[in-house]
Amino acid sequence: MLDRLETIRTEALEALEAAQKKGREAIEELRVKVTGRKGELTSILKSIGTLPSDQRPLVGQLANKYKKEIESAIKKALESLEESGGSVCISGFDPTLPGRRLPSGTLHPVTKVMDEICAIFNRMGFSVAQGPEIELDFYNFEALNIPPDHPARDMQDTFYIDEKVLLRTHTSPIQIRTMEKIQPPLRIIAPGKVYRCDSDVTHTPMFHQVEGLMVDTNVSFADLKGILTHFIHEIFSSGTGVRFRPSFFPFTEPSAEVDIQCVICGGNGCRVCSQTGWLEVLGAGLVHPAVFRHVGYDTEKYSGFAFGLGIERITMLKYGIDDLRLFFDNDIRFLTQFK
Ligand code: 2NM
Repeated sequence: MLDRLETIRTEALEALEAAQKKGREAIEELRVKVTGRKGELTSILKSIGTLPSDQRPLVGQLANKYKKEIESAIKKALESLEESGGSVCISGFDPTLPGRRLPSGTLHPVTKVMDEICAIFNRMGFSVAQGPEIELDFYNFEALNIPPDHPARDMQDTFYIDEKVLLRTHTSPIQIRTMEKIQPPLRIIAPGKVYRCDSDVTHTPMFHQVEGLMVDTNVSFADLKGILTHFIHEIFSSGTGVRFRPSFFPFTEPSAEVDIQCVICGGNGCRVCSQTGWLEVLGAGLVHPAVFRHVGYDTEKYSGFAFGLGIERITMLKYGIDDLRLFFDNDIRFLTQFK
């Protein structure tokens, strides 16, 4: 009889461990089987009277001890199941719980806005073009109709590597390189880093630009106005006022600067727009025939427009950031705000 008790105890505790992995019903089933009204241990306790009198105390004691032990183990098992929300636990590992999330990084706000600008132009049929940051004077200046005595060519403004090699000061050389390779019709945007020998509170020696170019037969200033107005309504909001002011660039004729209604004060005048109600955000124009001649495009057959904008500036206006230096400090408290 004592051996039988020992076996019931061992088997019950083993079965409990297995039942715990299956869940509440399995534990309950085990309880009924062992310590229930018709359970194995209960039956032994009930039949004690039929045993020889010298065995009764020992068997009774042991059966009661094991019954209590098993009941308390079952109680504990049910409690731990409750704690884990009733989910199944295999030796401390619950495959039904969600995994621990690894902390993920965030995109830099400049990257986010650059991606967004590319997406807007993608939807209008523009593809992204890329090119080297270390450029030849030819692609950065000469092919863009920037004459040798132009102030932009000055050592003061350009990082020269040697007489003919430099860090690109805009992403226009990407467009020259693309036009050399591909005949019109053409719609591209050229995002990337550009470098200028300039450093103060509102200028950094490296910043980001997106330039765009569309060439086809019969491309007009109206196309330029339509596409850039749509772009501004997408990147800011559809109600934003837009105006085109005459300007000058060596690589476009006619040229314009594009202003938007101040996104900070809504056009009423504030510190950001110097009380004018307007913010300059883009340069643009119809591509100068001299540029087309440098890449071998037929100026009688084709016309095109081009534009350029600084991403840091757009990002500051879009998110109300008042200090350019925040983009370059890589302070995690700043960066994680752009999730
Ligand atoms: C600007 C403003 C106006 C421009 C011109 C060209 C090219 F290569 F087609 F000639 N690319 N980008 C351009 C025109 C850039 O940035 C303020």
